[in-house]
Amino acid sequence: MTVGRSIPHDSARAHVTGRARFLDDQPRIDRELQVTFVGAPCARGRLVGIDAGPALAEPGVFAVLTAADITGHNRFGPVIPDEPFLVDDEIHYLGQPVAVIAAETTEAAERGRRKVVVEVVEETPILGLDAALAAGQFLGPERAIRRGDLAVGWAESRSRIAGTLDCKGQEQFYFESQAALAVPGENDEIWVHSSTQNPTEVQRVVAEVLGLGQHQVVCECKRMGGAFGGKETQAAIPALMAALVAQRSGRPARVVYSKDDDMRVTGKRHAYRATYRAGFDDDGRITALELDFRSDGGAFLDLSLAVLERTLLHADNAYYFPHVAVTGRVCRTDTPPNTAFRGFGGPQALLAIENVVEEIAIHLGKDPAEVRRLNLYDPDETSPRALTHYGQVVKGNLLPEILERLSSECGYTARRESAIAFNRQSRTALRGVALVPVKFGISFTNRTLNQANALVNVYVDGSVQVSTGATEMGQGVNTKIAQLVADALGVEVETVTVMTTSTEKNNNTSPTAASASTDLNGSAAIRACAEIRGRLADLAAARFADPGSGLAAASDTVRFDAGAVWDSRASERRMTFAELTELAHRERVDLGARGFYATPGIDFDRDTGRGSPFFYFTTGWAFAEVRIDRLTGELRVERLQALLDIGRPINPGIDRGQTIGGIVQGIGWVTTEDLCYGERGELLSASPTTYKIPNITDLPEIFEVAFLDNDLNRHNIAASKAVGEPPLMLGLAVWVAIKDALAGLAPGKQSSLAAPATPEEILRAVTELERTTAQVTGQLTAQVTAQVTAQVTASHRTPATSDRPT
Ligand code: MTE
Ligand code: LUZ
Ligand code: MOS
Repeated sequence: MTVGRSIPHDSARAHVTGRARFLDDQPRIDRELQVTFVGAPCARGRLVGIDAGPALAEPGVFAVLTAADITGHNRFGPVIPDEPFLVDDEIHYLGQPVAVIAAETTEAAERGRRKVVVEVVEETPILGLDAALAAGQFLGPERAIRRGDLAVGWAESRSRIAGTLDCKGQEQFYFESQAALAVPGENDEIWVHSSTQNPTEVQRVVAEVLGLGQHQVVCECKRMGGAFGGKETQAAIPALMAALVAQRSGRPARVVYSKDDDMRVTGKRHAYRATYRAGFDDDGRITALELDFRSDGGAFLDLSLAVLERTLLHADNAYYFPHVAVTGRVCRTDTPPNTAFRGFGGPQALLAIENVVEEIAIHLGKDPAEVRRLNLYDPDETSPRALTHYGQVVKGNLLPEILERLSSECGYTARRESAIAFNRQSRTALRGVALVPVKFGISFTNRTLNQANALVNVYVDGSVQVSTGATEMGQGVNTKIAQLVADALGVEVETVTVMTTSTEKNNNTSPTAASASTDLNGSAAIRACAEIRGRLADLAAARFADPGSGLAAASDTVRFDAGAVWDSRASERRMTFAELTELAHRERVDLGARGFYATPGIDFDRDTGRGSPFFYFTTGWAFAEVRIDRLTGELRVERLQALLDIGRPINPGIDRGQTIGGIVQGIGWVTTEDLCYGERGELLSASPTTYKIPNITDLPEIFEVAFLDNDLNRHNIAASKAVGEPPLMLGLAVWVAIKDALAGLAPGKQSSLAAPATPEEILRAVTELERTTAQVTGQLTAQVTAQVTAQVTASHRTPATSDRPT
């Protein structure tokens, strides 16, 4: 058995030696053109004219193509086709592609790009949620999920809190920028190599925009250097650029975005504003909740409605609300369309509800972990308190158990008490702790997408190639599928290769997203294997049958394991898997199969907001302990411990990597990753020098990740659970711990901490709290200043030992 073993990622060696081929590493093809684009010079306005003359005069510039060169439809989109590929009239974001430059070299393309003259009539752009709300600019309808009777919920409450929470977006920051290579073929066919999570969508969009049938376009993806949702829909534009040039020129064409271009013109995680009102009893049990979300969708719809829908479905996180109204709306602004990013609307929902629960605890002066425990869904599946606000029963709920284990393992009570004691006497620093749950629904909320097909080819030497719609972006789906296939056929994993993803082998595939690719594609692959194995078992049974010893042919007693085949009733007579496949070929037995899988039992009606959208939930808790500097706002994450239920991992090592990476990416979102825009809609933080993703020195000082042994999740493949996105939201524990630290400054007082909690934001919140807190007198401020001056003089770096709790 290889499932359950931490074998190395199939690209690990190639990644670290630099041998892994990404799109731009593919050798240049004869006559290949290099492609770049000219972006709109304003965030909103009208395109009046394009003068390509000066660009075409540049040596090496081959062509400048505009919307007028498009032979199909100049509109596309994953849900509704509202987005132009090239601007043909209205401009809706700065850098929106206006023209495509094709040249003999990248340098020539870049020179040509600077020479194209774009004439526009500028208009005032709508930037940010305030402007969109003031102008009444929305994309799509309002969405809502309601349960119970809020009037009853308010009547049952003893206290209430209300407020607003803003969180900013987040850049996916994959290392490999958006890229595509298009190669023209016979009969108008086009072969597109794309760094995409969604080859089928690239195939479809290229066909539609170029005016071809899908049968004339193949899209393939060997691997991505990271994607994180950013290539679920937005690989389309670069693929279109390359494909348009290939179609018009008859030559291969390649585009590779620079990092800065990529950050400026592609969509990100949605910024959100959450407005809330909650009523609760004296213990902190929530009786009524109103939660409204406004997201910044950018200029076009993209996946914004699906993202919003997932937000509404995660507004409960892990908590039961008897009377609840969750509503949401996507706002339209003049920035690139925002899109999928690990968590897909879940992180914004969890941040909002965890903020509410934290504020309830602050209001009541109670232990926030206790308030969280009280509000958890009931693990008793027959209890009304096990039913989500949309009507799905939370099954196999281990959240109370995980909480109990983690809080004892991290020494929660003692750490909390010590933080409280510390905050009472410290003048320069504050400490905070938090225990935060995550419950993440697994399945695409769009039911149709929960399907997959797989092609398994067994060769006469007994080796295996498997192809599915899953794309490899570093998350290890190829390795997991190889492990599943190896066990399904009873062969060594070294004899299984997962092939380049291509629409030629797998049609109408879903994006590699929603954390469900192994579930979906692995299940389809296993079904194909079962079919082949069935045929082989029949053949082997006939071979093993021995009338002399009375052994009748019986396929169900044939065993396959580790490359050997035998009849369990006479295990001394064996043949190798390769001998059997050789025989099968000679006997004209089919050694290939397609498998198909559709997730059973899911349905959700987005109009009524009722149903069971998810196959199951991946859950966990994280404990965070932080220390903030009251005078600089600087943050130290002293400890992070997480405990997750991911079922029985197919590859525990890979899942550990996913968990750690996800948590760190989540911490980045709520602490240092700060998207800043100028008045013209220009992204000011458009490179790693100004946009701070976490690096190795930002890791929590103590960082422990553990998995719960859970055998309860039998219905999913190999009893595993999806792991790709859920851990990101465990990173929110750091933000909640900062909020807890602020509460230590002024017990009982609410802080208005936004996300990300950068040092500036923390300092702002500290200052605001100090201003509104009567306890802080001029005398105390003077005292603090004196103490800090002394400390800074003594040593800039050494933490103040006098601040340690005694
Ligand atoms: N891990 C790596 N290394 N690189 C990535 O781009 N994307 C994440 C997650 N883990 C990503 C990653 C996202 S957004 C998703 S949805 C899942 O991987 C997708 O893959 P899976 O379905 O195989 O988990
Ligand atoms: N993509 C999508 C997703 O189209 N639907 C989803 O529900 C989803 N969830 C997470 C990530 N991507
Ligand atoms: Mo992940 S946001 O589902 O690509």
